[in-house]
Amino acid sequence: MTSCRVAACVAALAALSCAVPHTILALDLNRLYGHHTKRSEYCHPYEPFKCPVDGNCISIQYLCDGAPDCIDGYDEDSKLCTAAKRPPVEETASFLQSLLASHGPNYLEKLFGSKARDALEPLGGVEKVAIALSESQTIEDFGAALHLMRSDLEHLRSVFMAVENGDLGMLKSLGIKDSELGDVKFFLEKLVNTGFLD
Ligand SMILES: [Ca+2]
Repeated sequence: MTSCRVAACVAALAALSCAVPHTILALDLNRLYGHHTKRSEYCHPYEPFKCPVDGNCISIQYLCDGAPDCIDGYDEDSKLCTAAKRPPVEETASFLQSLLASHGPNYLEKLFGSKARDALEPLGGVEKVAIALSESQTIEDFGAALHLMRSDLEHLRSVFMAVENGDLGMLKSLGIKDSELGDVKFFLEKLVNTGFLD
């Protein structure tokens, strides 16, 4: 009973109504509606994504598939769908932290420009930059999200383009150590491969 659809449960209960006392039927309906309320609060593992506005639960396969399934289309939100293709925010944040730990709190000025000093504080902190890298579909969106200056954004673009063209000398000239090159290249390529330079 607990796993059947609500409409099927109601039909099954209606069929039982001539055979069971009304008090038992009422109890069963209460359990049914209790179960229904719980469904809208917690999604089943096979429909784990909860639409924020209507509370509907949908399958992962329906996320970012090009057709709206939440009433407000949140399952097709461009930030959500961009973030789904990017490394997780925590992974990006710890990657940025590791560069700061290795090179000092002003190191990321070499990538993101003059506002990226003091461990990214003027940009809102490491986590905010990591979220912007995750959610921004393009480098222009990233610049807008963090209010980067045009010259800083163009510098960042040139770093990405160098990596895309296989020019690791650019990264070395920014002081990236040989032991870090692989990780930095992987990270930048992941962004490029998910449309950051489009
Ligand atoms: Ca969808």
